[in-house]
Amino acid sequence: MSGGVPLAGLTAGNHGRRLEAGEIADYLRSRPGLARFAPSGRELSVREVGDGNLNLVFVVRSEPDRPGVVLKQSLPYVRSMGESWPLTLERAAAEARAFEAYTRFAPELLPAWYGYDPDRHVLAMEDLADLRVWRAALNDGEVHLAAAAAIGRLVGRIAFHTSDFGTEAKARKALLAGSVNPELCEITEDLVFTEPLVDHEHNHWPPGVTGLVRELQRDPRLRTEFAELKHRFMTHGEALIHGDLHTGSVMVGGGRAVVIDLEFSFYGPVGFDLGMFWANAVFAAARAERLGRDAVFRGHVDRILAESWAAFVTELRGLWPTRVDRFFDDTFLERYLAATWTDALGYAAAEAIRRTVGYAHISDLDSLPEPARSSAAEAVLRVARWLALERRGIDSPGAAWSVVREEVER
Ligand code: SR1
Ligand code: MG
Repeated sequence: MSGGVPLAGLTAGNHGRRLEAGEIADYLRSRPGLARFAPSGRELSVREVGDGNLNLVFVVRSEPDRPGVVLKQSLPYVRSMGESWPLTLERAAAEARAFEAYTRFAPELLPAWYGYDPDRHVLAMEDLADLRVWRAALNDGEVHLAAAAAIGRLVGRIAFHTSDFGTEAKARKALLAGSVNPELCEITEDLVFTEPLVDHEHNHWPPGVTGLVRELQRDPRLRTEFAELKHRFMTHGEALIHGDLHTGSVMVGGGRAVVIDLEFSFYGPVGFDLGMFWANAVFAAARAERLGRDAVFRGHVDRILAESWAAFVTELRGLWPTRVDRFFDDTFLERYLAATWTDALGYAAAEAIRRTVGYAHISDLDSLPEPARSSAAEAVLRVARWLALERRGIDSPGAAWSVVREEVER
């Protein structure tokens, strides 16, 4: 259904016009493949549930307790800031492109995809009625055993199939050309790499870490590491990465783990996705410690980095014999894995610092009462500094996580 089917009554004048609850039944009936979600004579329940920084998200059901459809619409600005921060509507097109690619290679790890309406910038997808956002589940101390490995598998599969390993070189370049996403990349370049290390009006942090934040911002070694990570993010177009793979972009439940929110997707370094994800395991560990969660839950969080890395490596090694260019030899694969590991540790550091200091914080830490919030933030920042500065000498998930444990227990 993607590709711009013209809609009666939805003209260019509708660009950027938000969907209203009262028009959703007619909207669904006008869209190919979506009319079944708006049976005639049935009143629809429409709930706007978007809690991220950017978009509107509607859960639409014709029966309250049965899954219906989710509609996600981009607005011409950043939702959490309002119209003072304009943002391209085309982010929905970037998400649609990524959805189509990811669904091709890993359909079981995404919501079912029902298509894209480029006129209203609306994506339609499965209503994941029995699943919840992984960050919320982790905040509540829930264990979802298979989720970490699922994320590693997804990143590995996409890293293979959308790169020069799985796609013939000219086709891969065409994919890259069609996936540029400059406005969303700029958000990451600014919010993740630059702003947290300089004085910026977006920055804010818990009161107990002001001294440590100033130390980080004045540390020239950290600045250079972040410059390198940012430059690699801007130039290293390896694969169609997710681009915003934190635990708020994963939904879990009923034995499933699926990835959502692909609007930041572009051709970038694979380690960025792994590292961002791992930083979120650090937040969960710091929170769990402050809340005195039981050993089962803490053990679950402690294994997220190792399990996802192992699944990533296993997936790539499994697909490696099918690579399209045999010039890439087995020794090169080992080098690629080692470089991705080192990158990922650096990106984990960047995500950890920006979620503590920069514009977009996370509920894992922000919902803790003081002084727990400040002490959790301090642990996260200390881990981040160590990861950024020492990553080239950290040789295993066990070595990385032992320092996380030390810092969160301090
Ligand atoms: C202005 S957008 C802020 C953050 O929200 C998104 O989920 C990304 O993580 C982005 O950095
Ligand atoms: Mg998001």
